[in-house]
Amino acid sequence: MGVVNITPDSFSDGGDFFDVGRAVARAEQLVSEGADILDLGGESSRPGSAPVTLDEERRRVLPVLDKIVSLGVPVSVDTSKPEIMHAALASGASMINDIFALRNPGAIDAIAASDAGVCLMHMQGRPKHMQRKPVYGNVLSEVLEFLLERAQCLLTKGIDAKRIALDPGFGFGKTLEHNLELLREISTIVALGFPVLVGLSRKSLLGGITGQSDAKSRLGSSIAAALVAVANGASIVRAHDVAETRDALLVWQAAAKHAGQSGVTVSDSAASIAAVSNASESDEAVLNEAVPNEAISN
Ligand code: HH2
Repeated sequence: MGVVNITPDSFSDGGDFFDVGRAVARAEQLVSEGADILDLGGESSRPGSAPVTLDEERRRVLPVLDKIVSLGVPVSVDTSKPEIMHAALASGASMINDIFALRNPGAIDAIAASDAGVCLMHMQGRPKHMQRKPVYGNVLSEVLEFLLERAQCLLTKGIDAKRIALDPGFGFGKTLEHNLELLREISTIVALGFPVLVGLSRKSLLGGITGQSDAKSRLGSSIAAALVAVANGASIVRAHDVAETRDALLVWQAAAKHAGQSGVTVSDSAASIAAVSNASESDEAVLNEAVPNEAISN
């Protein structure tokens, strides 16, 4: 999943693609580098950021979306605003990526009225203050419980399990230790029965390990984190550096196949987000087979 930020202030590439022409060129570049999905965002969620107005987000996102829906890959729109969700879906977006996990009033209804995929992400607090002092009793249990509860809300509203992906929300109200615990335990999140999306690319948690304070100097650590995540069962990798991430995943995949493992394939990731999951079980079976109770009490 290649990231297209139409923002002046994103932590990773703020201002680089802050007009229609540059954002569209960026999207074309990411597709040519092998992105299976594009994720278009008009509001930064970096720690300390303030929300943008509805009008401003609309003005940033929709003109670019109009131009990139025909590039041949599914387009996801990264938003928490139900009005933007409705408009994006009407303009041909295939998926909504909501860092607020459809908790805003009207957000679930916007998805229910469509056949789009959705990514539900965990976040403690809101971007403005989320990194001030994140506290958990047990980060894995709390993230699992939250994601399962959100998924169940969607199922109750008639949204098919196949349309739902889950994301533990790396860097969203988490210390380095919390992030590392979640990275190690991705397979436990996968066991809930939904595809898992990870957004580790260029994040400060990587700088916390390597000492790289410039987000754009975190390519090596982003790739390493993506490999760990996929090796632990993640299906969708949200990345700024698509060509390099894809190459690394292809090598990992080839080696995993050579060793006789049935690893997740890069193209499976694409298919799984276009239709978000290729699970064949019914919604109920997906939930019954999940292991939240043991996992939550760990
Ligand atoms: N991270 C960012 C934005 N959206 N969505 C999901 N599902 N998961 C993530 O980890 C995630 C996300 C932050 O990255 P970026 O878009 O590069 O920065 P900014 O929010 O500053 O625009």
